[in-house]
Amino acid sequence: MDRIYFVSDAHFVNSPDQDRRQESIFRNFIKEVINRKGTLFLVGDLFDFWFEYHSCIPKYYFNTLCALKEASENGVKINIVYGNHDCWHLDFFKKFTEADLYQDSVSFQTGGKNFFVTHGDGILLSDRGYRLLKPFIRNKFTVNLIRAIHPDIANKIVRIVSSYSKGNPRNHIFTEEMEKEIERWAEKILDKGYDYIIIGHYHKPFVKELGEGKILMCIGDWLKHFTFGYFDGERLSLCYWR
Ligand SMILES: [Mn+2]
Repeated sequence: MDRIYFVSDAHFVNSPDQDRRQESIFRNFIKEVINRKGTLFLVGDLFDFWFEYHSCIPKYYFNTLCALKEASENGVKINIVYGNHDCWHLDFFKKFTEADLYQDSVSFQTGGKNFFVTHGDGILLSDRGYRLLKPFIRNKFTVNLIRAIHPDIANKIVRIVSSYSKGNPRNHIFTEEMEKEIERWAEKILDKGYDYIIIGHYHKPFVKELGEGKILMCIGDWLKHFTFGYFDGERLSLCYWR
């Protein structure tokens, strides 16, 4: 694992409204990962809603899925860390892209550094309600109930809920206090011996050095910032896609 790319929060939508430009920028990024023989970590919420059925796949994600398959066929190892919007997998995505899936977080060591990678949802104090709900929304029984709904109808409901949540200004605020809370959470993890913590979810790219060589990185998003984390084998950087 020499060159590692970390990307999250493209929130692609399963709808004809999907921004084709955003999708094609992402595909160019994937081409770069292929050309540079990188390893790819999708750190959650690549899709605004990923919910697998037994016999159908979401049509408007097809281009992105094919780009990821092409990457995999060209030797790119794909790793997926679940986000809060795309945590409902069966075996399709996994098999199609030969990805490794991680439900909450993944940790590994490379280039003499210990990495801890997670989407970053449920960290804040104000996420208490969500933390309680999380086991329920990922629960097999709930998921099977949702799966009984026709995919077109489920998708429509999700589109409505999602546009309501996007329209809520509270969901777009990222305060200094929130950043401090995340830092306190990160310090506890770094104390366990990790060097680098990589998160997404907050849609705000930032890097914090929390002690000698210890880094907390929020990799931003692919809606507004088009940023990603990049490890060249020695150093971790936050990069802006040209
Ligand atoms: Mn998220």
